[in-house]
Amino acid sequence: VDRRDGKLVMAHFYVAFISLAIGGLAGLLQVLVRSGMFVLPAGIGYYQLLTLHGVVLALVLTTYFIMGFQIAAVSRTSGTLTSKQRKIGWTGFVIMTIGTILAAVMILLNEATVLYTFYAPLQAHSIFYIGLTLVIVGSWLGSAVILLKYRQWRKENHKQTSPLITFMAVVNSIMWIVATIGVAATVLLQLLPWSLGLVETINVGVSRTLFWYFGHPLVYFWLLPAYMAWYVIIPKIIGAKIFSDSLARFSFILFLLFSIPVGFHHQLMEPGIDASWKFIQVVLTFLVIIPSLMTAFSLFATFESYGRSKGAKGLFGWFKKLPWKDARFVVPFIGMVAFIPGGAGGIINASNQMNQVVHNTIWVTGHFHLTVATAVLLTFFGISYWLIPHLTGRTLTKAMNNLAITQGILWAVGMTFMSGAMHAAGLLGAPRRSSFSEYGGASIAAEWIPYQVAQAVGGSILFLSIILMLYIIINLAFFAPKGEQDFPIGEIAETAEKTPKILENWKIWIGITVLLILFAYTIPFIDMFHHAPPGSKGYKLW
Ligand code: HAS
Repeated sequence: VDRRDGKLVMAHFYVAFISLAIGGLAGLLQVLVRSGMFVLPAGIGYYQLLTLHGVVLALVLTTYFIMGFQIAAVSRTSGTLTSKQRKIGWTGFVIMTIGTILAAVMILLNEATVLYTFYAPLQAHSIFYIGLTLVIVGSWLGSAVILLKYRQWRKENHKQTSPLITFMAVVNSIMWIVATIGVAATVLLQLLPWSLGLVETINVGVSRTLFWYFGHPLVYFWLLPAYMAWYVIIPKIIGAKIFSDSLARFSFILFLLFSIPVGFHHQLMEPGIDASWKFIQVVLTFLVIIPSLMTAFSLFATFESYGRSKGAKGLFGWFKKLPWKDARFVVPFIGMVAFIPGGAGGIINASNQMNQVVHNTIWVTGHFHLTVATAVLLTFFGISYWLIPHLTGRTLTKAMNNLAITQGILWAVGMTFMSGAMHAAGLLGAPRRSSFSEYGGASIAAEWIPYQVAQAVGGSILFLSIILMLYIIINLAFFAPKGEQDFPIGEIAETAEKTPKILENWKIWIGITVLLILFAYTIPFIDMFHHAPPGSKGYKLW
């Protein structure tokens, strides 16, 4: 990656890792509070801390890392950005950062204690919503860089199939733009006028629905960059080839189609949405599981064919042939393994009857700590371990490599305790998003306490792992020996079939995406306006 593009990428990464430090500390304090053995000092509110934790980790860290990584991947495979593209990238970065600072200041002032899901009826200060708007606009510019580079590549390489990872970044950027229209609508048309006092009340159902129209594709916006690494980078690291280019592209297209019209699976327990539309969106949710199953199949195929090419015998002999001493592989691999129970938990969540058992319990928190906070995050860490030295002209030394493996293992141990305890306590009915309470001595609440202590143990181990991660990152950015670190990009296996041209026919895919969204949301929205209950004046959590 060209040095000038590298600087833009690193600027994104600095914000991402500062967020990791702040969010990680907030997370540690939370598990300690929930264990019942710690009280927050200096008048800090539990929900204020929870908002900070969710916003900086789930929204800021992810968005900045993804924007940076996608720019690096496209620059590496489709050519250095033009100066105009780079300018757009920097403008997006600056706008996003101003927005992030505004939102963060409001949270720190306790004027925006609305949790990372920020829908009504909780109300924040208008500056928080202005900050969010800037973050969205900035991220559109970041996405525009990817789309402009892709368009340029297509012009210069007429009728050729684009580089796989560029294609994947394009899918993720289109999905992001379509999804953020929903959150931009609720922020600009509902939350901002309401917080400014221009209107007195807000339609809560519409606000929540627009949020989840965005909120579910948001989780795939996090996941797809991890899949980019699993499909394209991991094969190269282990010395194998990409199992199938068409399969990888098709799975990404399926994510584009089915990520968005499924937001109701977060609202199954909500009134105001007809059961038949919930049913339709649950069916669509089950369709969006398919590309993940295809990914699992493709990964197993890559690992197994590589192992066999190295002489592995028996059903699982290939397992031993994988490069267990290479952090670039091991850290994301732990993420892949975590995604098996994480994904299974998602399927449980999506099943209407089982959702009634787990909804709003801490089971859901356990689910997303396996998916985004392990599968995705460990893959981002694994990427950072080679991408940061690649961009800063340094190398990943043996010592740092071994430390990185320790970091991944610590994460696995900490998360097993924390997320495992969250899943178990959730099944016993422990609510999510609540501070420590004995609930007036209720016997059921007493059963949750040992699990909350286990969460604190796990959370503390995770915090140690974060410190280790930050130490390695600082070393790789500023102190590691100068040298050349490879940016691995896999080649397609000879046995793979030729990629059909239709996979890059955007008119078809964007057209179907829009039709599916209109189908899944038009009538429910008409209903929501038609039968709207009186609007809410809102609540403040401080
Ligand atoms: Fe989810 C709630 C359903 C995936 C994140 N989810 C959440 C929330 C977050 C989140 C943040 O239907 C909470 C939102 C809030 O604050 O309220 N989720 C699903 C389903 C999937 C799913 C069906 N979620 C994710 C991913 C996330 C994420 C990915 C982040 C990145 N989720 C739900 C539902 C709720 C929900 C409901 C609402 C619950 C409620 O009531 O509030 C699917 O996409 C999952 C499919 C995944 C698989 C796994 C495939 C496995 C692979 C790994 C292969 C491993 C290998 C390694 C090859 C089918 C690809 C080799 C291993 C060896 C052992 C050798």
